Amino acid sequence: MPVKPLTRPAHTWKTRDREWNLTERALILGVINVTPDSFSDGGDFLDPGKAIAHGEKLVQDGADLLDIGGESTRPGSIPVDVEEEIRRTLPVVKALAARGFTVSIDTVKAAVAKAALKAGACVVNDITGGRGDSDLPRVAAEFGAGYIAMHMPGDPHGSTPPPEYQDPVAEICADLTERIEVLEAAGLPSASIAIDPGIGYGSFGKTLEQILALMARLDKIVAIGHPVVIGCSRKTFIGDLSGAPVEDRLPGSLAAHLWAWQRGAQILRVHDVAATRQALAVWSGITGGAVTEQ
Ligand code: HH2
Repeated sequence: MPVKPLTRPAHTWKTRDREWNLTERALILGVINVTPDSFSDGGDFLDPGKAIAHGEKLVQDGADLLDIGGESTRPGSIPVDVEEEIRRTLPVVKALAARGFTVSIDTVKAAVAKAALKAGACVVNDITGGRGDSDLPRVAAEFGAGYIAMHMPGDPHGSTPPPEYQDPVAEICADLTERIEVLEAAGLPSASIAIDPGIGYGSFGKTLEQILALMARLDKIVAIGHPVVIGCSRKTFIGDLSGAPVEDRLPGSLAAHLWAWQRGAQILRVHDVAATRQALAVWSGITGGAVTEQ
């Protein structure tokens, strides 16, 4: 397949008091799951002290933002109520924001987002893209927060069957475009909205073939004109392609994230920050950060 070098799409992203320049280097969103049941690191950072120390390490390793979540989206995971989710995430958000780090709260609940934003979080990462809790975009707008709108057709715990797409890439692009309109109508400035096609099975509602189609045509998602977030880290499709168990999926995760960066995604949500930063430094050194299109 011949590739044509392109200029990386000029973008900035506003998250509260910061405006990120996305044209020079990828932003890394380091994952901290303060949960007992996340698919790859469940239980590792349930203790707030461990989660805070992990956040400090991720920033040292090169994370630009820290994505803190208190509820797993793994199929079959147990739904968590607002009080418990706040109890898990708030001390971690507070401590890491107080250190001057840019904190994102990974939640589908407005009340959890509000508590985190009051404690200094700057971004709301909403895997329902505003479809779950209709107050969530409004709360984010009130604080001037950045917003990550992910595409997810079902519910966060994976109990609805995936939709039957005729043309998954076109339909997911259309859905993300509609999500942006809904978020803007709720008061979010266009400059604060990033989009994410939602790479995953289960609650993210995609098959392996659909994930591969989305990854191959990421340029279509980039063409929507908002910063694109990609989260492939340790995901099951990497195991399906390579046979690697969840604890051995770093090489596959790096391959997927480098590809995404090359195709114009600017924000990478990863567990393994140091390795991703190193891979990006070498890749960008060689390619000059060029984007390629089909
Ligand atoms: N993936 C997960 C959770 N949140 N948010 C965005 N924007 N994009 C993603 O791809 C994404 C996300 C799932 O990964 P993880 O947090 O490691 O697992 P769990 O949901 O089991 O806690």
